[in-house]
Amino acid sequence: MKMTFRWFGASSDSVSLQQIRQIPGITGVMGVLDAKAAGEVWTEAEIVDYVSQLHAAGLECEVIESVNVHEDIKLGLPSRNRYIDNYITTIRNLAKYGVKVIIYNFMPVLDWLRTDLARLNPEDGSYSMFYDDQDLGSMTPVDLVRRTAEHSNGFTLPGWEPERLADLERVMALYAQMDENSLLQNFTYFLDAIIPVCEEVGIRMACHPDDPAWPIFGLPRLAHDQAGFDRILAAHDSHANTVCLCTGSLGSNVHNNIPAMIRHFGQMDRIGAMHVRNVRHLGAERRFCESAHLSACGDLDMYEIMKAIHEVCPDTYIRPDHGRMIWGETGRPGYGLYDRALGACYLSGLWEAISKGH
Ligand code: DNO
Repeated sequence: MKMTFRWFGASSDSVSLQQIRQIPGITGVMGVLDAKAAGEVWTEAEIVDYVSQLHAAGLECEVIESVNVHEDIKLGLPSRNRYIDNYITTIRNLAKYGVKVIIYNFMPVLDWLRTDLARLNPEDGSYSMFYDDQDLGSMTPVDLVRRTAEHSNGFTLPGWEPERLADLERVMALYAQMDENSLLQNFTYFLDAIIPVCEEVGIRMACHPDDPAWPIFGLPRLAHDQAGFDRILAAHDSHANTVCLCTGSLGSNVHNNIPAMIRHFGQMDRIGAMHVRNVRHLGAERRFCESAHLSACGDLDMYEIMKAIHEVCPDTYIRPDHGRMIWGETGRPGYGLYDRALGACYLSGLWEAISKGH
């Protein structure tokens, strides 16, 4: 297992590489070029600049996240071929600089989503991200995006880049006629084009789940349960077509059994990377908050999760995911230093105990 940390780049992150380097057990970063719009080529110069900063800090960069898929690809528009060509160029460029896994998602229009980015936890004064389907019901997508932008402390959230969201209503309307089957066809077209290139250059694509793990705003979504990921993996059968198994995203849905899913996809050798965090269900089915990483703080059994990873994909890449805001920290929601650092140490502790047979 390689324990890593997400880093958005020197001009875009409240956390420095030196701070990351000082977290015990972290050997690398899951990187992102935060300024790139979906569909743009990530140039060699930009990649070298980013990766060399990590290497200078003594950190590896074998995993890259959020190489976002242009909406025209998901919609299956004729212009998709140009964006697929760009995507392929990015894959080739990343492979040249040591990247082994690319985490992406195929969620129409919206990436991950919460109804509140900083809800006070009255028991200890910390702040967590929170979701309630009933609150969502009273909002339009435009309301939600505006609210998200206003509450993100001046940081761009992954998937919420202003340029993607400027024409939100127009793009939402294009999906009106689309169902899951046609989305899967467009997904297959994309995979058929890129996976052979990944096989050639030694990269694995890892699809991030829908977050929350169910369809929202009537948009088709494919990646929120075991059956959905089975379909995605079967769409182009290859070692390079894998899952980014995000325990918190999938765990938002009370019907997903996370250790069982890890065993299922791990035994197929189809887990490209893991995001590991906990989530607390709040009474109703589609109401949850993000908790501290410990099993005792949420509804996921983190020991069982780490044990499943140890059994079926012990060499995978892991990162602690979204933390709470604690100790007065301000930063990009979910991506402060303190709570994620605590999470990394806790997960490393579980790993040591499991490795020693306890
Ligand atoms: C949320 C992240 C996601 C993930 C992308 C990958 O915080 O886990 O933004 O990186 O969905 O494309």
